[in-house]
Amino acid sequence: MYKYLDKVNSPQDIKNMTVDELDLLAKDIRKFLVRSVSQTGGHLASNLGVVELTLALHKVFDSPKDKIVWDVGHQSYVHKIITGRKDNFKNLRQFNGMSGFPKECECEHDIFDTGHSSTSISVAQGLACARDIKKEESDVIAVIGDGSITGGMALEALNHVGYTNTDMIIILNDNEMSIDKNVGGMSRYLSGIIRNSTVNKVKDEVEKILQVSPGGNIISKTANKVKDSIISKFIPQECSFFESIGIKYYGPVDGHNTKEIIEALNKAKSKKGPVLLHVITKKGKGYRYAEEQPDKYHGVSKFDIKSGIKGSNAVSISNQVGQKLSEMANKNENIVAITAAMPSGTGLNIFEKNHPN
Ligand SMILES: Cc1ncc(C[n+]2csc(CCOP(=O)(O)OP(=O)(O)O)c2C)c(N)n1
Repeated sequence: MYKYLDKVNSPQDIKNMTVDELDLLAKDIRKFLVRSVSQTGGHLASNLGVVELTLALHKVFDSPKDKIVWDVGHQSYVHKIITGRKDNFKNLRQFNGMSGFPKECECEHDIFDTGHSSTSISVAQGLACARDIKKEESDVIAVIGDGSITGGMALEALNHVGYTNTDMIIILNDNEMSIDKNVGGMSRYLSGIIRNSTVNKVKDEVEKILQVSPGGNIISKTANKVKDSIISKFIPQECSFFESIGIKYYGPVDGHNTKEIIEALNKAKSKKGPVLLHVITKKGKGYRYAEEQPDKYHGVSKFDIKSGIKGSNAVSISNQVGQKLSEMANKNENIVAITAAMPSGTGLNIFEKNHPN
C-alpha cells in the first residue's frame, strides 16, 4: 500500500536510501500519519513537521548506540514508525496499546520516558557524561522544540552544557509554535535569527578562507584563537547567545530539505563540544488543514481527512472553565489567568478575549 514505507521496519532499512528515496518515504509517512491519526486521534501537526528531520537523524546516527532523546514526546511518532512500530499505530494511546510518547519498556530506541517538556538537554547531558566516564563512544542528541527550550529546566541545562563543554548535539526544532503561537524573549530572539539567515553562511565562508592557507591548515593554538576572533567579528549579534555560553551554533537549516539536514547533522557530528543545530520546520507540513491551523491540529480526536475537524456541539470542559472564569472576573478584578503556553487548549483564550489585560 505504501511503496517506500512498507520496506521500512528498522533504522537499518533507511541507511542506504538516497535523498530522493527518503523524500518519497517522507511522503508515504505523512500519508500514513494523517490516515492513522484520523482514525485513533493523537498528536498530528508536530509529527507532520518532523518527518525529514527524523529520517535524517536515523540516517546519520546509529540508534540505539547513538542516543536520540526526544524532548517533546509528542513528536516521536515518526521515530516510532522508523523503529519498527508502524503496525502498533492501530492501538495508539489505547489501553494496552502503544504509548503516544517514548517509552523505554516499549523499544530499545526510546531512551527516556519523556512526557513533555524541557527535560531532554539535561537527560542528554547525563547520558554524555556517563559515556565519557565509561570511556565509551557514541553520539548523544537532544531534540527540543522552540516552545520547550523556554522551559526553566532546558535553560539550566544549556547553562551547564556550555560550561562543561560536553560533547553532544542539541537539535532545536523551531516551528515558531508552542502549542499555540510561541511568545516570549527567546521566541523573539530565534525569529531574529531566522530573519537573518546569512549568519552561518558568513561563518562557513570565513572558516573556509582561514583554513586554506598556502602552507595547508592552520593548526597552532594561536592561529585558532585568531581565527575564532576573526569569525566572531563576522557573526552578527543574533547567534551570540548560544555561542557566548559555550555552545557552537549552526543554522538555520531548512527542516524539510533532507539533503541540507543530513549535511548539517554530519557537520555537527564531526565537531567537539556542544553544538546546537537550529532547524526550521513547519508544524502541520503536508496536510493543508493542519498547516493552516496548527494549533487546532496539535492534538486531535478522530476526524474525516477530506473535510477536516468539524466543530462539535458538545461543550468542552476547557470552554466551560474559560467561560466561568470570565464571568467571575467580571465581578472580581483580582482574578487573573496564567496559561502554560496553551490558551486554546485550556479555554483561557475565552478569558483572554473578555479580559485582554
Ligand atoms: C510545565 C508545562 N508547561 C506547559 C506544558 C504544555 N506543553 C507541552 S509541550 C509544550 C511545548 C510545545 O512546543 P514545542 O516544544 O515548540 O513543540 P511543538 O508542539 O511545536 O512540536 C507545552 C507548552 C507542559 N506539558 N508542562
